[in-house]
Amino acid sequence: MTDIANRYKQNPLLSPKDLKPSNENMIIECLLNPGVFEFEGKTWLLIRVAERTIQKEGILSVPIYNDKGEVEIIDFDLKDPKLDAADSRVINYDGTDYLTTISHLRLVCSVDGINFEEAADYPSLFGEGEYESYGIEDCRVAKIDDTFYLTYTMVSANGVGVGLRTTKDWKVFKKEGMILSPHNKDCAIFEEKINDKFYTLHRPSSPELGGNYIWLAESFDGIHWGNHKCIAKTRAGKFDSKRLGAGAAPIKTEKGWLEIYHGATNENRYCLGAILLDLKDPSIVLARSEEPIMEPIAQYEQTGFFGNVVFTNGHKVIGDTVYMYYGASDEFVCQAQFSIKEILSKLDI
Ligand code: MAN
Repeated sequence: MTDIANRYKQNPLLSPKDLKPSNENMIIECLLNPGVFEFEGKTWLLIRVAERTIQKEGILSVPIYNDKGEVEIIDFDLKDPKLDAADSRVINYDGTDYLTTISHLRLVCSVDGINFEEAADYPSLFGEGEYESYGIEDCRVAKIDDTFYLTYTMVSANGVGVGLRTTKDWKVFKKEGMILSPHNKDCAIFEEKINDKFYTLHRPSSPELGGNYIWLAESFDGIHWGNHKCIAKTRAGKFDSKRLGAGAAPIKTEKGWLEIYHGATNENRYCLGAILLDLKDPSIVLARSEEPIMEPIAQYEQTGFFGNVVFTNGHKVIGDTVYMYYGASDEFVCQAQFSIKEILSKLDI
């Protein structure tokens, strides 16, 4: 066992029943994968809330946003041979994929980092327009100077890409559109410029040749990205054999940029690993964990909407401690702590 996460004893912090659905026709199926930031002296989570419509006997209903931003329901007969509903997250009908849930992003805040309440004065973020008609997911929040950069997964029938919105006050948002085109997700911007340039980690997928690897890119303005380099690939026989992707913004340590990332196997078992990048040139990988630093071993990580998943894209760091917030079995928001020194010692550098 290589798991070094110190889980909060009263996990989960938040379950679907703890928040109100966005409207009376929807039920909350899952809370997952929050972005995390500090603002006005509090800890805030930008939670992915996945909702679905109330299901009828013999019918599978999926929600999408129409052109006007309203939720529209599509019904499929469960006996229809053209329907493939084997995965709880995504179904296929006659060659087209649909998500079973639609996600928006909800703000909650806390003075102690444990007890969160909905922030009534602050808006939720919903999918808007043709590239977000299946919703928005898994938002990373990076603060650079006085601006928060929100990088999130845009989902639609056009594909899965990375969207960017920025804000200074969490009330007014500037939409920068899709910054990395399909198929791409897991975009984590570094919270500091290096050699006067912005850097980001991201995860394009190349199904024919290549795979689901972590890449690095540079930018002069934090919006337009280039000089892409592949820095971490899947490894046969390990916890990250099928796909891997960045978590939250890399943590600056004296040894290098420390990134906690997720890795999954062909069986969709999601663990967390760590990777260390050179401080001056983050395309240089100094070390990478051979074994996971966290595995889905708690009951709430093994059983839920999609079991055997620990997935993170948000944390806060105080001294040596990473307070990591994460999605467990794609249904609950949980917290675990890591010692940075302990992670680095596992990296054998
Ligand atoms: C994908 C993402 C995550 C999700 C995992 C596990 O990588 O869509 O949101 O948590 O799968 O299902």
